[in-house]
Amino acid sequence: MNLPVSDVYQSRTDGEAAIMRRRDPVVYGGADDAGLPEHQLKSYQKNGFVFLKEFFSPAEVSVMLEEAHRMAADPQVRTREEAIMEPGSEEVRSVFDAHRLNPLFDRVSRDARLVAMAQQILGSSVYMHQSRINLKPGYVGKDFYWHSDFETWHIEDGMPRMRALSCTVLLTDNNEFNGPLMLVPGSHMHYISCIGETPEDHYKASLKKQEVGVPDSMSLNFLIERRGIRSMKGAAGSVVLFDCNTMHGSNSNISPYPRANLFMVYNSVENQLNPPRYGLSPRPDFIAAREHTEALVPVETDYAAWR
Ligand code: 6CS
Ligand code: FE
Repeated sequence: MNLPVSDVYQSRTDGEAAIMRRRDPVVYGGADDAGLPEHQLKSYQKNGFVFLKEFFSPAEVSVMLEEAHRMAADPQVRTREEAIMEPGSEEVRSVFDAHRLNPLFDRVSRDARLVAMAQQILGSSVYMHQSRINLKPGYVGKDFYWHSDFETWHIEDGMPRMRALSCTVLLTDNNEFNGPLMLVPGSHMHYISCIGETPEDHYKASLKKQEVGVPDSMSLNFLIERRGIRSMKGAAGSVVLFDCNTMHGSNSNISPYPRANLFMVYNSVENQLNPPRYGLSPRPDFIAAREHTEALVPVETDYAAWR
């Protein structure tokens, strides 16, 4: 493995795990910019996430959920590489590139209020690094083990610095039974360098079940002992913004209630991808955008009237 000359966020390079301090700002803009009010911006800075209760109305989010289900049932979508099945099942786990496959999700990704918040936090114009709908169907939706998205995006996609965020739209109620997103408050301030070596074409396995680039239990204890775990339970239509390095995961869904969430990853236009580290081949564009990285143009959409 050809090691890079220097990498502040080195990972998967030897048999040891390590915990490093974050070397990047969390919030690059300010409260006087359009976007979140000061108290929510401070909460994001402190916790590494902010929960926006019922951001979309029931009428708006039901249109989005209906569209998500239509995509997951569409044979034209299910046979594409963007559709990831649950391990050992024909149930759809995720549909990637939703904002490019579907005009409604293109509009949601460019929602003027969401773009304003992303631009405020990231301190620049933004583009979509990745989008996906995680369907987590009732009874068969499997877990997403603890991980930092940035660790993957830095090592496998060559994302230079921590200047990206995930915007999650709860398309169904997320309750204590159906595997809600769990976040570790404050974890965004430490970077866990993981044990293990990245296999070629790792995404073909990791998007079904991630086993490389996941933190060891001692490092997880270090993060969770400090400030515990927060479950992002809430009504459909709620939105969670979380930093690219906030430790997160979700349990399997053995309840009858589906837990569908839309994830949209905003990256700063100043943080575009370099070649991946350690001689890895670049992942496909539907997972890590390298071609469509022009600044997003915000729009306003009457989602409830969408047909
Ligand atoms: O590899 C990725 O980019 C994907 N994997 C996980 C576990 N979260 C981020 C993203 O969906
Ligand atoms: Fe993730």
